[in-house]
Amino acid sequence: MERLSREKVKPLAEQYGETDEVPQEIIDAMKEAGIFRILFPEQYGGDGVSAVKLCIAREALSRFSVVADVTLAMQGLGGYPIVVAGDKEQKEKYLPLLAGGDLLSTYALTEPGAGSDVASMESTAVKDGDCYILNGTKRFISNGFRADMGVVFAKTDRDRGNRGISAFIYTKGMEGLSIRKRIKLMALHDLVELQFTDCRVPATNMLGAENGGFKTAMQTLDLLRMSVGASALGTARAALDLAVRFSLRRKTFGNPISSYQGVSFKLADMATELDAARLLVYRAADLMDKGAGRVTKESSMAKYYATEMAGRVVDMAVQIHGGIGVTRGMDVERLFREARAPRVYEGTTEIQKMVIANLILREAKEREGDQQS
Ligand code: COS
Repeated sequence: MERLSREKVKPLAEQYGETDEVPQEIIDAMKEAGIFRILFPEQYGGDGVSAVKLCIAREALSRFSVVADVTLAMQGLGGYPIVVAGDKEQKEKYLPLLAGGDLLSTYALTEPGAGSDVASMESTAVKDGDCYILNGTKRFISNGFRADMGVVFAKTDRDRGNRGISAFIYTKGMEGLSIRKRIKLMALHDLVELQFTDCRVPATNMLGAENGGFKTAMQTLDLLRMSVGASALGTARAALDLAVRFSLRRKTFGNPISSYQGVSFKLADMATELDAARLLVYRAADLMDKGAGRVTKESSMAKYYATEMAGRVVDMAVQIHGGIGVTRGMDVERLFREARAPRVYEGTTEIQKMVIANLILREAKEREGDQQS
């Protein structure tokens, strides 16, 4: 993975620079390395779903290329709902192509008025014969321009909150689906708004049971949130490497700045925080691979801590670089911008804390209940 990232992806990332395109050459390098297979079961052309392998891959890719990292993540976000909720036909139709990287996917959950509060989504899917008619707007859809297909969530029962949401597979080019605009983030990647207007989606594209989409969405985030943490590890590691190298070379008052504790203690903090986050990420991934049941809490902890850690570590790296660190075109400046969005997407830090706290309190109540009975 390290070799793929360094030898294949890094030169391509440098060649294309910051972009909101998804260059086919990067996809081809990933396909050739068989990287998408780590997200899919063996019977459908994958190597078996592995959270640990996904985290290792994202940690390696994010050091050099947001495009490659986001593309792997979106293949998981769009593919894993089919793995957990798809029927045999859906799996046979889509998973081998996703595993081979011959189809690229995305995940359309967020809306202009529904980010953290998923249950307040306004998109609707109304049954009409052998189709559902989808209407609604999905915002902040990563790789949404490039993706050939995706999983979209919409209300099939408006009165039942998160119990009235269903998941559907959509494909690019469906009548009534338009890709409305590209959204420019502070660190670029392919990010769009999708508009569904009387879009007829075959009923056979529904994933899982009607009104069962919320659980599918959350199960998918259980796998992918820890991997956002892994991606943050890569970003932080890149920043630490740059800071160490710079501190050994840069001299002030006749000495390398690494000889001053004001700098070297920062390096110690960065390395320690990075390893602490790494342990949280790989604990969650290992538990998931061992089939230890729901890993919602561990995944949220990994995402929350690792992304916040990356924010702190990259900030320290910029500080060590001084004036050159805040200069456009410097790698450390780019990492500073790249580290920000992961603290927001796939559930903000505050949402992760809410999830963790709710689960701790629920476990405590259950223990109390057990003692009383
Ligand atoms: N796996 C399986 N089931 C899950 C689950 C998971 N990880 N998380 C929740 N559920 C189930 C619960 O067990 C509950 O089931 P019952 O109704 O049968 O009891 C149901 O789903 C509702 O769960 P909960 O009550 O926890 O949902 P809330 O509406 O209170 O809270 C939050 C949901 C806020 C945590 C959720 O909406 C969320 O994660 N929001 C952020 C969304 C996000 O990450 N957006 C970014 C999109 S991707 S870029």
